Amino acid sequence: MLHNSCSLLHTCTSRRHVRRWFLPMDNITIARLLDETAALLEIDAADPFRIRSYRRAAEAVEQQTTQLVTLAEDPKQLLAIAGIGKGMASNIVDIVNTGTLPLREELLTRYKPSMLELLRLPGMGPKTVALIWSALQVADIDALEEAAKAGHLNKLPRMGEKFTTKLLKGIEDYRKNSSRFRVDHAHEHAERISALIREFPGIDEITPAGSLRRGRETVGDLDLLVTGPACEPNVVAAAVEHVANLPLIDKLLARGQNKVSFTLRNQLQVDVRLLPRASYGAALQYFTGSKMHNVALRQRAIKRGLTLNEYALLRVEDNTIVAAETEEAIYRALDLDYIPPELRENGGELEAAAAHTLPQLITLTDIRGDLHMHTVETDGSNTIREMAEAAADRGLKYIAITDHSKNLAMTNGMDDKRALAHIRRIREIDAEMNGRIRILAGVEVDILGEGELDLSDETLAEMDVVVASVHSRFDQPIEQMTERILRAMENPNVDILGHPTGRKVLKRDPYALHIDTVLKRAAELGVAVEHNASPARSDLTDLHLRLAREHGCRIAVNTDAHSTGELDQIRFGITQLRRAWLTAPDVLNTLPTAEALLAQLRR
Ligand code: DGT
Ligand code: CA
Ligand code: CA
Ligand code: ZN
Repeated sequence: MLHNSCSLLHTCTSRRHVRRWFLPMDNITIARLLDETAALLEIDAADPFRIRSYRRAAEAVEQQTTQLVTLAEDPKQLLAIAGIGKGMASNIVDIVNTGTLPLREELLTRYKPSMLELLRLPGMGPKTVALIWSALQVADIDALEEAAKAGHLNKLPRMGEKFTTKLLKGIEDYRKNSSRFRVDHAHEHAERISALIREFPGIDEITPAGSLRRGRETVGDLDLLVTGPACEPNVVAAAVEHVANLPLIDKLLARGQNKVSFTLRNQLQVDVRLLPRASYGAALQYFTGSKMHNVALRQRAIKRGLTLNEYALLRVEDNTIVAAETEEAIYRALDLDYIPPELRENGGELEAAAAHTLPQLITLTDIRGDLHMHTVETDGSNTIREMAEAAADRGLKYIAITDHSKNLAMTNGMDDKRALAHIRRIREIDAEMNGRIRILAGVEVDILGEGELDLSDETLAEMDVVVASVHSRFDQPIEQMTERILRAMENPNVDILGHPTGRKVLKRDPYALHIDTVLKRAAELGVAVEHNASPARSDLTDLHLRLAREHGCRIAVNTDAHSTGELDQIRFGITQLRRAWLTAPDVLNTLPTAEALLAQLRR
């Protein structure tokens, strides 16, 4: 790396000047080099703590608002940054001075950075990646796909035909998914970017539009709309300049009069638009979409002699503005009730808004309880009391503690004896809470391969709430999986079917299942179906949820929290319920008290 710059270095011996020859050493580049080192360490099967320290440092560097190049003159200032210790500070000084760090250079003599991507494929751990590299010189996804198709992998140990088939499917999925981002991650980025934009004086409001505002579970890119005095046409150039120079920008893609597009280090694209207050509502309406909703809305405008664009709703005959400053005014002028963003998919919302029959959508404040969460007894990070306190702090009136059963060995799942002891502990803590919140004794019992439950009926009968879930053998044929779940629900102790499809957003497809059959039977039996609010699961799609309601299923929205912080993920679940047109009465855990809930549960 140094050799390219040698001719320049020869003309200048001062360390301070050397630095200049590596000009673009901005924070993003430093972060990328640290992250890349972490990836190479991972392939090298290094100590996980060491890997993590590089990852954490990369994140810390990326979050800095001052350029580290200036701090590196005095390494003590680097130590003041959380997540950066002595060793890491000296790494950063190395990067600033030489454009790389010795460890990375050493690892690069053995591995390639593109191998990092291979780790994201199913069955590809660090050892396999290293082996494929040494045996076949394969270091990236395209080459791997080629090698798999040519049957070259089959010759390597433990990589038979089954492995190859699974891998090729994994590559296909990865290509399909890697261009989209999970909603919670998109939210984090939106907040981080908004905070930086807000540092510019004269910014009043920043609203994420597009699929994020509509609450889709994944987003393709981020659309941020900005308004305030600094966005008025005569002064907007300075604000655009500020946005185009945000420290977290990886690549600047486009920069117009009032628009900046860029990508972040993780390849997420961000479109920022700075708009005068007078047309903010029209822009918000336009860029929230969806495209299909907007098409239908424009047709409605045309029928009324109006025209709708991203600047205003105008009268065609004389071009006068009818509405532009707020979305509400635009919908009103089209004789429509205000349509919440989650419904804007052209799925009947215009007709309902015209007929004043839009549902009163469920909101976060309607939720009174959470019926699925874990503690340190199995794979959670907090105690029963900590979960209860945190839930009470969030205004909940009741929760169910539902730790795992023994079949899920990697979570230290409970056998009957432990499950019964756990009930007693839950009841003790419940008594100590003095009515601040009611803690129900529950369990998340595994549905075994043929639909048997993992704990005895006697144990289950002692519980207030039984959630039954599939955690294994996801590859069963569709008939078998359907039978398995139907059989589990026949057990009269089952109150709730937990995460009914087993999917993980952008990671794992749902298992093969006749979901319609399952929902119908659940409704007949009085088993509630869970919408898992965790944005990683978001188990039932908006279509499933609509179907569930049509069949008369009771629906529970639960966080499946494994720590107190995850209780906040309920909001992502609510968004999906809203997208499915659900109202508070459709949802079990909006019932006001534990008693009301227990009366409504199946048993
Ligand atoms: P995404 O980013 O793939 O998750 O989905 P969206 O809905 O955020 O789509 P995006 O980012 O391409 O555009 C944001 C919104 O802007 C979109 O929902 C509607 C509006 N929009 C963008 N381009 C067009 C267009 O060519 N025609 C119409 N009618 N609307 C558009
Ligand atoms: Ca978008
Ligand atoms: Ca966009
Ligand atoms: Zn589970």
